[in-house]
Amino acid sequence: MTYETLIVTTEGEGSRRTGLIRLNRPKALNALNDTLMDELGTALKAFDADAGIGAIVITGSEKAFAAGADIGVLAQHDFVKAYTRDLVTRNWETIRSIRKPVIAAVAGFALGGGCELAMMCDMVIAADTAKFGQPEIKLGIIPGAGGTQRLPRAVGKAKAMDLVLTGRMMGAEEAERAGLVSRVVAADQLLAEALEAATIICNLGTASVLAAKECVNRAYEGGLSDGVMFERRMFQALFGTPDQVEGMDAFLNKRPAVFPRG
Ligand code: CO8
Repeated sequence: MTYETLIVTTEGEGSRRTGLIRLNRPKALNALNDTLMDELGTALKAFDADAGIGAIVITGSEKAFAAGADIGVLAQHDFVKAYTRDLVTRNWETIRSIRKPVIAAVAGFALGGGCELAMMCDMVIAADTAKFGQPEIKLGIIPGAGGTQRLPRAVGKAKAMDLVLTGRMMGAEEAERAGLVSRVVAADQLLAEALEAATIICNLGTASVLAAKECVNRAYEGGLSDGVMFERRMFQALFGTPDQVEGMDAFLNKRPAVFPRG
């Protein structure tokens, strides 16, 4: 499949590879339009359905992960068009429904919808050049793809209010301190670091990786007692899997684990 706004490849060898999606609208700093969002949904779903893919990395360019929704398109919106045709805001639930781990590798600007896209991923690895922000307020609107909801969960109310109300940008170091970012690395190491993390995940047990992602998302989205019970059941369920048998046997016999694929 060829894409107009994405470069989609796979990386790595063996029975499990990484799906790599590069946002590719360089002239508009990867601004998110309907074509890009549709293509992103298609590419993510294809990787999620492919048993040969163990993890997915989404990245942009050196200058921008994504500078937000395409303001040229947004400027033509009125409420009825936006509401009835789900313009620009469609397809976000597809991203959320992906079961395999998705890593955002962010260099440069991750603003508005770009910051929201990074926050929808399971891990954010940032180059030291990364700048995060929700500048919608400066356009007379507010975040529309989870920014007012995921940002406070990630960085707390105080910093979320600061960013959402002033529209200021936050650098990579501040974003890591605040809890938005998993790691900060030198810009020239960004993709290598993200792919290395993805390769580690690819070589782990499928069921335990999916269960771990589901459980952490429970913590992020729900209450504590419900989340603890969900985790306990998932923990118990994994004792029926070949992954658990292999992982523990490998440890006890002092050999590397080779998790079954199927
Ligand atoms: N939309 C459309 N075009 C853009 C966008 C954008 N969001 N951002 C940058 N561009 C274009 C510029 O217009 C410019 O095009 P041209 O060369 O044709 O004039 C080109 O990219 C390069 O940009 P600049 O010349 O401005 O580059 P600078 O390095 O001077 O500045 C900035 C970079 C600071 C990133 C600046 O471009 C900027 O402020 N961009 C807008 C950021 C913004 O406000 N983002 C929020 C948009 S609203 C939003 O995301 C709502 C989300 C709703 C949910 C659904 C999402 C899909």
